[in-house]
Amino acid sequence: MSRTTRLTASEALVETLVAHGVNTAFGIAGSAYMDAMDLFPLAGIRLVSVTHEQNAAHMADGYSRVTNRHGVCIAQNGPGVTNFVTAIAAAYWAHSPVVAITPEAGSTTAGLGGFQETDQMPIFSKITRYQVHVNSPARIAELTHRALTIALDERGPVQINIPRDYFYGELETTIPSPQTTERSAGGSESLDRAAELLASARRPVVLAGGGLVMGDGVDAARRLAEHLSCPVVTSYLHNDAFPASHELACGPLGYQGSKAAMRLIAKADVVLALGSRLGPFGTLPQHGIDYWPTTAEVIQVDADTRMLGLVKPIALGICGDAGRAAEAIRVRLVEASGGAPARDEHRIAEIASEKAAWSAELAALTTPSQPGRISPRAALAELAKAMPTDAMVSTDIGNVCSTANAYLAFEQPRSFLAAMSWGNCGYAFPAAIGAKVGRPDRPAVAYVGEGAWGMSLAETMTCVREQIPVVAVVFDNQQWGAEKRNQLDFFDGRAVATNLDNPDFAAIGRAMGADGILVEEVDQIGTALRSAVASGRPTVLTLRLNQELAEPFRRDAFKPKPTRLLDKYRSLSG
Ligand SMILES: Cc1ncc(C[n+]2csc(CCOP(=O)(O)OP(=O)(O)O)c2C)c(N)n1
Ligand SMILES: [Mg+2]
Repeated sequence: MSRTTRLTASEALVETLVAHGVNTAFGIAGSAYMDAMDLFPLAGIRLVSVTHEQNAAHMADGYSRVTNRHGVCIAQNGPGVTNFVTAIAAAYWAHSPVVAITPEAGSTTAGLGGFQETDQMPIFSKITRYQVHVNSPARIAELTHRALTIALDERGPVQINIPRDYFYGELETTIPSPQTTERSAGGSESLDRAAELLASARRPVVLAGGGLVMGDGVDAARRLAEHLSCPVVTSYLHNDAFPASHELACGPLGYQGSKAAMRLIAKADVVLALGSRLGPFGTLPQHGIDYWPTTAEVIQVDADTRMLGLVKPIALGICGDAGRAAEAIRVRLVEASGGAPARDEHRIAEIASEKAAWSAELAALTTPSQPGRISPRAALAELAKAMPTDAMVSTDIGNVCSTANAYLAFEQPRSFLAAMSWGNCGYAFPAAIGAKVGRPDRPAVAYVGEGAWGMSLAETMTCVREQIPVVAVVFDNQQWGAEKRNQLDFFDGRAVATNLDNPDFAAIGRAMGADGILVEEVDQIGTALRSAVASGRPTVLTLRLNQELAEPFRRDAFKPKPTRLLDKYRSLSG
């Protein structure tokens, strides 16, 4: 519809969403936008009705990550909208094009302190790429289009704030067609320089980041790495940015990452970072290895200029699409060398031997399980073995979930969804639900610690009501383990508020209408996961674990002993 038409404001909003290909939204019904909601079924928009708006926004995030399209969430003004906040922050740091439609208290009573009234713009100001307050119903199509365009172009959440009364009224408007801007590889001089640096490098390493996944650039990165015969490491929590079974794949950096990746990047003379902001947490020393190669020349490619050289010093920054840049550099290398060079068998053998050493070391870290109490690493290894290759896996924040970084390997992009830098407990289950709605043809599995499960388990009802067969693997270790680990290491083991006495979560799942399976023995994990995935039913798969805990998440953040100055606390100074 590109000509001017007479329609209502609600119709203009909904038609603009439809014009941009939106067919799914996540939220809870609200009077504030009921006039628009009423149109959804005939507009072809499925409103997935959830139990908490935070989870609606996480679902929109998961949906957007696996489909590479907008993930839309909508809520009642005031408390429904403020419930979005945590998840919008998570989407911001994950660069997910989430569209938060936030109806606001009516314009004619704004400022009077009425029902469910607050200024909703400042709340999201630091966690969105773009916000717009619809200041007249006549502009609803234009401003919605603008927000939808920016969400994809700048890869991040946007907010469309609409006073409740602006859903009403008749207007003459044009529904804008979606506008897409082709990304480029970057400046040609910079690409020439990158090719020169790589051509003269003796030990180049490619660092594959989330930008490759978002821009469909993984194949281009593979071709370039094959040309260079160089190791490829993936950035923290982007294990799906390079096919794990490839001979050049070394695994992920970051917490519980691959020592093979760390040892190889530590020796690099040139690092080509493709689509990574080289975030501070993801590049911290791990396993006692301070692996970041401070003397290497770093070439960083990112679609956002502001990321270039922000965290790590770089020799060359390229503002461009990571995959296209990889391809443009490869073409230059081929031209310069007159064809593809021979495989560097020596480097390929070195990669194979580092990987073999790390997998042997990883296997040796697994401790034996006790009857009825499974060792966490054994559980993670069994799950990874039984995971279907096309699965989409989301992981929460917690000691066991974060240790999964060492075990989860993927063959295709858009398979791994983690809470990323926002690091919020309660992310994984709703994200997997959104992913399953976006890609019903692929299995969706969420890894969740039982503490975090308490924050998200009510969405089991959403899975049942809306027939979304996600498998939630709940690691029940009777503790807020990641925080308990800090207490063990830095607070003499004083377990303040970290022990959990849990109900039977599988039984709770069954009470909500899902399947519920409790697994207490390690050799039953594989069968349980496979049959849960095959059942096509929402399933809560609880694994009863022992209390063993991996390395603390933030060893960098604590002093060895706490300082206490008042007499009454002196006994706590260790
Ligand atoms: C929303 C939120 N609240 C609190 C935290 C702090 N936190 C980080 S990990 C963690 C413990 C998670 O426990 P659980 O989910 O049981 O997993 P486990 O560590 O036991 O494997 C907590 C409370 C957080 N990251 N996010
Ligand atoms: Mg726990």
